[in-house]
Parts: sequence; structure tokens; C-alpha cells
Amino acid sequence: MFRRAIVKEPSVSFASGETSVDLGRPDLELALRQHEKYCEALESCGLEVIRLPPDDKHPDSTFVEDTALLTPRGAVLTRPGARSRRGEVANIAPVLRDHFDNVHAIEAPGTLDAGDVCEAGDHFFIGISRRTNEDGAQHLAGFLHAFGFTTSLIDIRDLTNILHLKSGLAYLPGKRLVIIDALRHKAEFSGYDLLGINSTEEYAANCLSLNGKILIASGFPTLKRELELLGYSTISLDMSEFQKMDGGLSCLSLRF
Ligand code: CIR
Repeated sequence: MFRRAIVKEPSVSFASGETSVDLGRPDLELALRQHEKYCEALESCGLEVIRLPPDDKHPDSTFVEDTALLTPRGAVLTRPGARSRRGEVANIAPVLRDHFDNVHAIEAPGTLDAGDVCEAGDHFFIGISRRTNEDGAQHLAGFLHAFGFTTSLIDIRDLTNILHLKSGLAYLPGKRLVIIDALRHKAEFSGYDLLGINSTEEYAANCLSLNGKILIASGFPTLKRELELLGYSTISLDMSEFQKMDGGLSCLSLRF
């Protein structure tokens, strides 16, 4: 059960963030409206939303998920792979220390974006990607093992269509994974019930399970229908402006 979420609204510098997609420049006013709807959806799932002020020195700081991994047994501050994002962590650290007794940190030469970490009950999949290196992944795995969790490392450096592991993977209650084709053959996922994403809906793989509801990006009818047929209750959110900056639903909050 999640009780709280930390969010940070996009700042005036939002459009200057990192992106590898070619979908045009985001509209800040529309991004702010979409962010507000996102916060309302979190509240409708029973979460108290902790809203941090926008930070125009860090254009990607609205993607708070990448700065920390939160578990019920402790928190780990990350060291983002993009240099432009490193300063975001120092701004999140004091907020986490208000809520967690146990706050660790990934250190150099390790890099880790928490968008590469997919929690699946007591197990964590950790992606090694363009942003998360082996040192960072191993360092995180060590913390998670000390907390009593298990981990598996998934190398996604050969996949050009996803930025982070969770761009193509989400865990749902019932030991089920929503997964893109490029990941589904990996042995680490074999014990799970796999819900494949059709190739035109890959962006929708980054959905978010929260207290009995699934938040999904709007405009992806096949996934929505399949989730509902499986008995999940969905909330659709327009994510167009965040998609332009390579971000998805999970990236916009830190849940605990
Ligand atoms: C970046 O490239 O770092 C941001 N523009 C997007 C980060 C998305 N975060 C995530 O998927 N967890």
C-alpha cells in the first residue's frame, strides 16, 4: 500500500531537458495541466501528494523517480547517468531524510537512474542501460540484498528504443509483467505472467500500479482493453508533453 508520493512540477526550463525522441518541443502550459491531472490521479488512489517547488536549474527535475529508489525497508539516493541531472539528487535528499531513517547513496564511479529499477514484490529487476552502469547496478543490488530483497540485473544496452528498463516493463499485482517484445525473451522474466505490448503501443508499457488501480497513458486502447479484461481498473492520463522529453508515468513521482 502506498501512502505518499513526492512530485515536482515542470519548470520554465522543462523544454531544455535531455531527450532522445523527436516529437517536437513540449508546451509548458499543457505539461503543467497534465502534471496537475497526474497529481489528482495519485490522490484518487489514496496517496498524499508532497509537491516540491519547480527547479529551473534542472530541466529534467520533474522526473523525480530517477533520483532515488524507495522501498519499505530503506531508501537509496541515485547518481544519475546524465551529468545535467546529478544536482537533482541533492535537492531530493533532505526531503527523503524527513521520511526515511535509512538513506543510502550510490557513489562514483557508479551511475544509476531509478527509472532502470523495477520493483516486483520482494524482487527488483535492475537495468544496465545508457544511464545505469554496472557499478551503479551492483552497488544498488548490494543495498537491496542488505534490506532482504533479491535482484536480477538485465542488460538493455543493446536496445535503442527504450531509455530505461521501466520504459519497457511494469510490474502488476498477480506476478504479472507488462513487457515490450524486445524484453520478453529474457530468462529473468520467465517465472512471470507476461502481458505483451503491441509494437505501436510501446510507450504504454510504462504504466503504474497504485493501490488497486493502474495508471496508463491515454491513446493506447489495446493495452487498456487487455488490462480491463484481466480485471484491472485503469485511470488514463494524457502524457503527450512528458513523452516528448522521454518521460513516462512512473518517472513523475516517488511513491512510498
Ligand atoms: C531524461 O532523459 O533523463 C529525462 N528527459 C527523462 C527521464 C525519464 N525518466 C524515467 O523514465 N524514469
